Amino acid sequence: MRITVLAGGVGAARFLRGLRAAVPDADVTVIGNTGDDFTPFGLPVCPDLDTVMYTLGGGISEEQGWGRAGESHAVLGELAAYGAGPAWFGLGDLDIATHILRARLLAEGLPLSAVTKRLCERWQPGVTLLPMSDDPVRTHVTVQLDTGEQELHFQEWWVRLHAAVPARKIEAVGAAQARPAPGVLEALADADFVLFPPSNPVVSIGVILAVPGIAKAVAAQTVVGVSPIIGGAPVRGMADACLAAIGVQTSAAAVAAHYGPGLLDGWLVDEQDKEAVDAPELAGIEVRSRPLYMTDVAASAEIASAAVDLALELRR
Ligand code: FO1
Repeated sequence: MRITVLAGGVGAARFLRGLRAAVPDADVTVIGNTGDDFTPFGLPVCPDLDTVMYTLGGGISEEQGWGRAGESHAVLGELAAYGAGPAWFGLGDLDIATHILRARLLAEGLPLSAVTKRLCERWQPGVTLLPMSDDPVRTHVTVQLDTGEQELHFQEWWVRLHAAVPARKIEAVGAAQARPAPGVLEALADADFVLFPPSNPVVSIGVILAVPGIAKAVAAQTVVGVSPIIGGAPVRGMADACLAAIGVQTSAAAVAAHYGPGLLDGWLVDEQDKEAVDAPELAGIEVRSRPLYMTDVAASAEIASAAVDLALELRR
């Protein structure tokens, strides 16, 4: 069975850990969002790719959901002693090694897809991890500050401002000119089906779909998604702040309606949201309700298994 998954960070990584447990023999390709990529101190950090790689490779900090287990912050402390920031972006020493190597390989001329493959040789995530594009795409968020309107890098809004300042606009800068990374369109065309994990519909899945060619390739497939919204609130992160910026309500049904029946064939919602099963605005999308909290790997595996079963049932 060949499965292709579009992935953001923590929610996707935990779902993928469940998917690997649920269907260990499946050939899984993960297309990761790179709109969150950030370059503090000149170091190329790819938060979503790294979160998937560390989680599946057994190196993730389980408490944070991102970054390395057993981390220390000596380098950041030394940089702060020089008055060099950003101090608000918690780069750990172990994690920095990944970014130093990524910087070297990129400087040698390797594209991000080849660099990611090289990094995964160490972590053996058990999936093929591809960046959505080798071309730079950066998610920018426009906010109104006391100093006037400002366009911020996504991480500055998300981590420094905790997404507490309302976003007026969220834009994937460079997406329109970006090409899908090698293997991305093939993985979508050759898959038995495509899954959307419970990732942010705007800044994770939405940014991947903004790369020309990807949405069309996804729409041609059977697609089953898992709602990142339970009971009117994001399970993790601040997806509500992102949905508000594009005028979509924070509900499991509204997110499915936002993707629409042209993209989604099946949608899993939590039992708290079972009214979505018969929602008229979701005509053309097969909606099923079940427990969706990924409390541990076993619970994630059950959710992943339900997504796989629904996709097999709906396969065109
Ligand atoms: N998230 C935070 O909330 N605070 C941080 O200091 C932080 C640092 C960080 C460093 C490396 C990395 O790969 C991820 C990091 N994240 C941090 C997570 C990340 O900013 C976001 O959660 C994702 O970009 C959203 O998917």
